[in-house]
Amino acid sequence: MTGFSFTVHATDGTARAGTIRTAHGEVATPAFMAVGTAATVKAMQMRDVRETGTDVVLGNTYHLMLRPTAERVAEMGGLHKFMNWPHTILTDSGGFQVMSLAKLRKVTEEGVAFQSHIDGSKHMLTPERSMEIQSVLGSDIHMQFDECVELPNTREEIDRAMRLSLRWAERSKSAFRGGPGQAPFAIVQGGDQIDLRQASARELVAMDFPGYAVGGLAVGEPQEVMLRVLDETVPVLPAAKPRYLMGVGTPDDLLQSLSRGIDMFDCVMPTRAGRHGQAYTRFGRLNLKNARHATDPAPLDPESRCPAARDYSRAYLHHLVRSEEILGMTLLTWANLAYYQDLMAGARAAIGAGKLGDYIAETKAGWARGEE
Ligand code: PRF
Repeated sequence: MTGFSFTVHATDGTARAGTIRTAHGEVATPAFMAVGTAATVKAMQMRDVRETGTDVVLGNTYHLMLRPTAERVAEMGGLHKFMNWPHTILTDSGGFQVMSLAKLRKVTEEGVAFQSHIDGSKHMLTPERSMEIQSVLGSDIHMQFDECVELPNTREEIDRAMRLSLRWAERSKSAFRGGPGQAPFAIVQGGDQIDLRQASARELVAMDFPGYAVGGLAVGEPQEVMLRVLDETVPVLPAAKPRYLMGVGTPDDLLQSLSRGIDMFDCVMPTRAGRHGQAYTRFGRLNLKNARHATDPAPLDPESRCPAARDYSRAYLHHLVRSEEILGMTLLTWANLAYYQDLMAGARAAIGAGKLGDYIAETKAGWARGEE
């Protein structure tokens, strides 16, 4: 087994194309990670997830500790084996999900005490317990335990959560129990306050993590605020380490952020939208529930290499969505993941060719033109 590494192959302005190596293989960056919260990319078989061009699946400490529990997953051979995904897995620490999902939370210096959203049972997550769970699950990348606050928020509250997250970063790094090819990532916080963002990034860089995430964005602020935070924060992060923008975003968010030097993304958008009748395509976003698709014989994209986007008519997808058939969710999730992965593959190739600007302009023209 080889160690964890990141190599940059090409740059175009501040954008980079590279490769992350983990205990479970290679990740081409910029990378979109499919969200597999509860040890499943909802509605998908892992063989098909892989075929879309996905190199990494994201699992969640919060969900898996509650059900089926990390110990059960370990007993069944670890998360890779349990979910039949032999490639790279990144696990989020629970810091974000506990704030958005759990009931009756209490944040202290020690960690977060909370009640499960499933059955009300009482639990405690600390940096040490989160890192232990991620190691028991056996994921390749373990996120530090952090506190993410919503925006807008007061500077005092943003500052408090950022400084707590810094102390939790130290504890997370000390508690990291991975082996070769596994790595802990830090998470920059600081809301929309540029000086707090830069202070957070500087302190975390001094702790020398193998990778750095930018958290606390896409939590209610306009896109221009998010991009300004990236403009001012990414340059503080080391060029030789991967940079991960958590929970982002729309196809346009991805292009704008990778232009600013982000290497990794995850978002529920393609998978969740697919379960709600929405399709992301080269021609923009379509709502398959819409009556205008009822008699359209055209597929989502005749040139796609994804069977879901190429081999089924919009009329059929419309019918499946309207009838709430399970297959509708599967096909749209599949087509959306394939679109997101094609977008990333296109960006990687464009960075390699020094033509990222043209690629973004052409992609956006396609969305604006639509298919008519
Ligand atoms: N922290 C963690 N996970 C996250 C976030 C964060 O700030 C976000 C914010 N968009 C998504 N997922 N641990």
